[in-house]
Amino acid sequence: MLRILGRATSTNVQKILWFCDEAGIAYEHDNDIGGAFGGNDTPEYLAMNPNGKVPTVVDDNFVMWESNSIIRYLARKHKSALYPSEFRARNVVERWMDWELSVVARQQGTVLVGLVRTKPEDRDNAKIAAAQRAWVRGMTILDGQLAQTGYVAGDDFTLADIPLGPIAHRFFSLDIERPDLANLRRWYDTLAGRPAFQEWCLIEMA
Ligand SMILES: N[C@@H](CCC(=O)N[C@@H](CS)C(=O)NCC(=O)O)C(=O)O
Repeated sequence: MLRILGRATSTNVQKILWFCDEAGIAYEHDNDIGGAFGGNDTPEYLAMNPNGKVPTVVDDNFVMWESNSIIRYLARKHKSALYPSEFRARNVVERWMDWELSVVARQQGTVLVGLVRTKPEDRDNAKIAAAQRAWVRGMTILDGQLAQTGYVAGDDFTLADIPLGPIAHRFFSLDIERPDLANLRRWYDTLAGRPAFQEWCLIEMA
């Protein structure tokens, strides 16, 4: 049985749980690892994932980390239609997945930690504001893409939507100034109709 280790409040863990439910993949979930639970700095955990981050996923004895790489593995293993096999269509999916990790993931993390996990008197407001500006720039690029296509990588829901959905939830839920990104909003509202997205991603931020 696939084993998913990591707290479900992490967007990177949410991707795995959401995708597994979309694809009908059975799993066990150890929610009490990472964040306030701790447990991700023990020698046993670090032997699996030297980064000390969540998620870590174990498929039989095969240990994986890096959330987007994990969902690509699972999609290939289970021959998911959400991961197109035609090589150009696959490239479009993969570039948005890489873009999520390289352009918006860190920025949204800085804003979330600053506004949700840090007391007002301890906040580095300049750092939060800079991350917020960069995050808005990123989400504006995504809005431009969604002006042309129904979903992130085209007219169908694909693996490219999975990493970005939880980030959109934070974007629309945090108390931040943001431009009116109508295409992004329309796409996010569409995702909100999916039961597995509701269950794993439309949760209170912590
Ligand atoms: N690029 C990694 C990032 C993993 C990561 O930074 N995870 C965060 C949670 S989103 C983490 O483990 N933070 C420390 C903790 O939860 O204790 C991935 O996509 O899996």
